[in-house]
Amino acid sequence: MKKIPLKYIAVASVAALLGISGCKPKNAASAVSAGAAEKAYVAPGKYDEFYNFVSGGFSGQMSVYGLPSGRLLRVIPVFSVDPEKGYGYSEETKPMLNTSHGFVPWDDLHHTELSQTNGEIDGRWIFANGNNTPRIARLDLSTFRTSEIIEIPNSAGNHSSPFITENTEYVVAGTRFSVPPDNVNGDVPINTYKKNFKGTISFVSVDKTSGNMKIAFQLLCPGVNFDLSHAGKGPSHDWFFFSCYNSEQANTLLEVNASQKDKDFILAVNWKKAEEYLAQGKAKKQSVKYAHNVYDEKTHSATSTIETEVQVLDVKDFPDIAYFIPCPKSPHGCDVDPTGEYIVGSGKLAALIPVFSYTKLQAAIAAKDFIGNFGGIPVVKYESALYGEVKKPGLGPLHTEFDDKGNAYTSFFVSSEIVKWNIKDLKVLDRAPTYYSIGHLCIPGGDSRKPNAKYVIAYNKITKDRYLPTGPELSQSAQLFDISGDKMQLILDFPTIGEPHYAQAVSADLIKNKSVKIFKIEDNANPYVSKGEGETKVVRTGNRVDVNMTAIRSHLAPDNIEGIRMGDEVYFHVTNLEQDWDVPHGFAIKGSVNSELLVMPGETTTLKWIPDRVGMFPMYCTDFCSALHQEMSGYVRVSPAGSNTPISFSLGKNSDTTQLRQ
Ligand code: RUQ
Ligand code: CUA
Repeated sequence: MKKIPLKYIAVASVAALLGISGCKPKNAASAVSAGAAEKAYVAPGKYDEFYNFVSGGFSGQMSVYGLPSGRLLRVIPVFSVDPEKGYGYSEETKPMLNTSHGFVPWDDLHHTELSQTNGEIDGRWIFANGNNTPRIARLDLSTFRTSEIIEIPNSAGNHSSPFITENTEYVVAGTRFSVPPDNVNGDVPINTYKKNFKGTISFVSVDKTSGNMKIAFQLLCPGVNFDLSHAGKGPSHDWFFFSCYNSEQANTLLEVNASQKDKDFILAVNWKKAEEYLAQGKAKKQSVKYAHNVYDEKTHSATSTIETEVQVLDVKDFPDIAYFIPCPKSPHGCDVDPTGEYIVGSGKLAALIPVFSYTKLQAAIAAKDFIGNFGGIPVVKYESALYGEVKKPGLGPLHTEFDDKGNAYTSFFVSSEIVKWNIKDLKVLDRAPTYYSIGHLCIPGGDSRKPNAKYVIAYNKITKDRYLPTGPELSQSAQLFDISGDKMQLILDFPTIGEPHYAQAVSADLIKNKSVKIFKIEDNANPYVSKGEGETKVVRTGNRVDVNMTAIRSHLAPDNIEGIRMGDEVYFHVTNLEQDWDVPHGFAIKGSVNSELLVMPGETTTLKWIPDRVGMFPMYCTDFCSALHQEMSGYVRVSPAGSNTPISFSLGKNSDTTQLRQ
């Protein structure tokens, strides 16, 4: 009999393990117990208690839900164009999506991270990572808009991001794919991975007042796949922890080849030490190219700047910056408890949860209790850093969040459940099935020093039979559990936008009162603003035509425009003159290959239009703004190239009823 080579058995078993999408519990439909409906019920006109910010995965957006109702409040465009809001389509927002690769209108947004002060959520900003073309975005929670996007050089697959330190000193970006650094020729054989591929971790500083981001420094690390991370807290404040897999340094068939070793690593980084070396001028300057895009609320416009340098510290040259801790097996989540003492690893292929002790780690480092090194970085002995293991918790642990009573909640993809366990004695306390195949989970403040642990929300990868069928694709599902008692209680399912990965939730009180309602028209510094109808105009400069127009209930000014010719580039700069909350106007013109514009009160937004034929082009407001919204419209006349129809524009000049068409 032929022997089956071992490696093929490994393929089969790993694939089988990961392919199980959770067995369906027999009483799936009856899993919701009595009283659940009241717990999730928020009466019409009443507000939810929490905002829930949910990553959109491959939609590139972030969505905002109210909890406990599960009401969808808003989808915020971040890395992907959004025709609903004109984001990435208006001239003012196009620069937000600029990168060193040019205009990139899509990304894969996995993680949301709220800004913190003293380890507590402060409600100022929320950060998001773009996984595919490595970027970090900062969203302003007074406008619920993307304010800034910074590209990450020397990176490919910005997955271990945008986790933050306790005072939002830094957001980090660990590369999922190791690659040759940007300043060397990457035209090398792929199987020279071990020699030529490097993993970088970027520390992006955040200005305390403006929130502006800057790449402070990058750590050059051996080639592995950085997956997730979390900063230390309290006693471990100066440290950051990164899970990594593929310590095998495989470059093909990773599902097998990167699953060989019994243990991969968590990388512990002393970022304070790295700061010291940086201050001493020990970092190497490296030339790179990355975009830094900033949206200005005064001009209502974004600018994109290409930056050309980063400071790099090669960790193998600075032995006290970084240490590897062995972690079983292909770790994914890397979570730090509210006290900052316990670091929880989650091996996707492990049947236990290792919990590391910060105190023991420090003692092991001081005693040089190392079992060798990996790529020049000391490897601490597993047992020396280990606090203990949660035995037989479930299959395929992914992520852990914490409550304020010393308990942890871990998601299990393979066994489709949330498991609650006690951090001190590592005993399992409760388990609740999820429908199905949970990825991330979220407790309000659950990765901060002050969890507000009323609920845990599961973000599931597979929905199957939970909702009415909608063809081959079903929306992913979130599930809300009440965790105020000893046992988790499922109270609600709600569909999500895109594929949710991480999400965070915060008490609505921290955000709702500072929400911007309008932009003051007198503060509008857009170069094309019209602060009243008297300022509107149509100006030709060569073949460029600028239309400075206004929108107010219920007309556009001007609404009759003539003298546009074939070959012109027309820019409609629409200022919304309203100074009243929730009265946007929209703008669209027939045949435009752009999306509409959606202009907020006091704001100016620009649509570029290149007419493609001679004729009459209606334009109109796209947002139902008043009883006479349908009347909010006008015409643009396009004449042939070289025509001598003069530029003219008007509002309120009606046609001569006695004049007949020739
Ligand atoms: S991931 S489901 Cu954060 Cu991209 Cu774990
Ligand atoms: Cu303005 Cu409809």
